Amino acid sequence: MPIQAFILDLDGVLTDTAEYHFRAWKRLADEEGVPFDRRANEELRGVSRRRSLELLLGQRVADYSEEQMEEMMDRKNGYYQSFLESITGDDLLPGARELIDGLKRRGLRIAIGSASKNTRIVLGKLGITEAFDGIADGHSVTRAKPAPDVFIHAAGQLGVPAVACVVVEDAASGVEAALTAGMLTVGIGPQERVGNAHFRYNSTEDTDLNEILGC
Ligand code: B16
Ligand code: MG
Repeated sequence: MPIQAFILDLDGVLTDTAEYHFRAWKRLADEEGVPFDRRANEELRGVSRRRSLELLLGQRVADYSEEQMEEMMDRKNGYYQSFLESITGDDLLPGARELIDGLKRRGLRIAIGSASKNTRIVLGKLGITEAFDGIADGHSVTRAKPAPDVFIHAAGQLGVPAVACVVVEDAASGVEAALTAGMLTVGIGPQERVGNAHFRYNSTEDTDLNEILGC
């Protein structure tokens, strides 16, 4: 079946909010007296907010009540959202606008498939909300990546079967989710992170639509 749609991850594919996530988690970790550094932050790429907190706390997760977990997620999100206030169209990653334009020129439908509950805020700040025919995010599904749900949800919004969708992802959890969804999968980043994808490029800018589409 010919490819009809692309589902694009947000953080790490269209914009790089990982630094803001890091600073927000770091502030929370410092306040809680939990060690946390940039290497540990890499483990949180594409991972839901709750799972990120669990990974950050490690064994200490057992020391906290559900209420305290909720409060910490809210606190981190408050720090993160204050960073988001400064985002503009200049924060699109190199090649992101060209990727969107290239897909539209080819008459392909496009959706967002992101784990983030801040997706609509980020898209609005970047000024690209209108470019998408569907938006599936952290509010759309219960099971986060690596479950395939967010991509299946996006395909449903577009009315396109999974086998006619391509997913572009920067996280190992997202690549796994896309493969489980039965979609052609493009990894953005190093081999050790996204090497299981059908195609891999070092950056969004390097993405070759002709190669992916077999033109
Ligand atoms: P939020 P993506 C993911 O977005 C981020 O990569 C990950 O670091 C973050 O924890 C997750 O969203 C949840 O974000 O706290 O805003 O709901 O890469 O799936 O676009
Ligand atoms: Mg991502």
